[in-house]
Amino acid sequence: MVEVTRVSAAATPEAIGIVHLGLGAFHRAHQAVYLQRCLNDSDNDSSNDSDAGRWGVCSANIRSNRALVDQLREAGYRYHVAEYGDSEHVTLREIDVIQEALFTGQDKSGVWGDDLDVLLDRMAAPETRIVTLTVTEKGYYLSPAEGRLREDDSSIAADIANPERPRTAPGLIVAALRRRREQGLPPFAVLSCDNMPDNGRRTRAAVVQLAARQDEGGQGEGLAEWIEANVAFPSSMVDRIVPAMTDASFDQLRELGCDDDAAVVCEAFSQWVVEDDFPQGRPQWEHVGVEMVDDVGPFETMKLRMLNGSHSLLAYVGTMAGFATVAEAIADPAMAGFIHRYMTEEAAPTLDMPVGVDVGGYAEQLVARFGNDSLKHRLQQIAMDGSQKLPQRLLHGAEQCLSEERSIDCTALGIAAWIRYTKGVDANGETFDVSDPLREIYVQLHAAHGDDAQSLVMAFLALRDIFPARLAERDDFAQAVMSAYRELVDHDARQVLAVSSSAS
Ligand code: CS2
Repeated sequence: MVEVTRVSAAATPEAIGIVHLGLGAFHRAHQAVYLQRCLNDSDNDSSNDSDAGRWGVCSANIRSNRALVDQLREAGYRYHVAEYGDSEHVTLREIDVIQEALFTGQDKSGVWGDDLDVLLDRMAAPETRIVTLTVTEKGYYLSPAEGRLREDDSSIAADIANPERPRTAPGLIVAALRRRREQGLPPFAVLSCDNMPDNGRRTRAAVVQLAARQDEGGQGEGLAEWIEANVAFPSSMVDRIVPAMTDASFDQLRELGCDDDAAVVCEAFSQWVVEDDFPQGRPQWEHVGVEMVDDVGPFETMKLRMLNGSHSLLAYVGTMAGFATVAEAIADPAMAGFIHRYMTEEAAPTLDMPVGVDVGGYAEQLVARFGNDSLKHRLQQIAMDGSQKLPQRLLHGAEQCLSEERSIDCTALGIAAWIRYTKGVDANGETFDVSDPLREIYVQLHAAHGDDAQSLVMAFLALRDIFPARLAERDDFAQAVMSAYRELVDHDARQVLAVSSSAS
């Protein structure tokens, strides 16, 4: 029997102060929950936060998923978040902090949403003081290894050619900042909530590079310099496991009596660490557990290498070993041993831990979170966009390990499994779609090199968007990936795991 704690939305905002780009499950279950808790608190207790009601959210989908925008509108913007501690305890929260939902992307039939003007007006409105983003790593259009704007991408090229009708997140931010500057309004702060190292600095890099390219075309009149000098881009570390919703998760919610098309299922754990740089003000996040700090760096690196690094290993090695979800994979003793070994021998020694956080305790907590079987977190979901994720999750740590003469066996097996994965054939010989901006390149590499392990692995390591030369050209790195790859070709992935989980 599940014990359900219900928390209703005690208050509704009076004004919109935040525009969010990327109305996905994560935004609804993370930032929106913190904002709702701020609002509920300001209603309930003596927090004296008279400003709380001015932090309502306008949330936009700028690429896909018109259906969700329609569902939220129909539901009067109220939805539920089910937070599972374990299969016996769930908190069901009602959220009412989103006050407007917009669609400017393309729906399944290729039709563009027509809310672009409303969105730009909202971003340029005097009341808008913060723009937040969850657009995933690829939504910044930066080359993952070097942080250079991908001007060859067709969406960025379109935003360079047509700055007034932007389609990308950097394009929308530049266009809205241009309007604010013209109207003499102060800029909003831009808060990235995506899993990238230095996500604030990277967001600034994408926005400033795009503005500079538009300036070259005579559109921006020094806008790039103005943005660099005037706009705050605080970094943040976000953490909550929020799998994509499936039919099974909607069924799970109906069993709790919650019939809500816009609902989200997630874990009970949640963390948000934010650099405190909001010139136009911010919600009193610290009252609801957000850690406001000067430097997010140590938190980000810890989370990216320990949690997300392990996730990517689970995704690639796990898929090759025939597992479907995180909970199923981590329940396997060989996989659990492998992840433990990665965390303790390859990730933890590279970290400058945040003050007061014990790395052993953090690792144990992660394994328990991965084991939460109320979440059907599909490995295939995590495996998506590997080209965008590998550098910060696995490669930066590998580089550090090698320079300190430590082994990278687990990381190398993860990279080798990723190369296998990009072929789109699982452990049972079934084919699947590989979803990644570099997908076409993977197809070409597999077609050109076939089963020749040596040339295939070297061709992958030569992808400079992912592997910087200083790492790829190290013999010890290439050798480690190559020998792991050969193991995967010669043996069943579960046998390889069994050996890797205990070897040292
Ligand atoms: C996952 C993350 O899909 C993925 O790549 O590793 O979304 C992960 O669940 C979150 O970062 C947890 O905070």
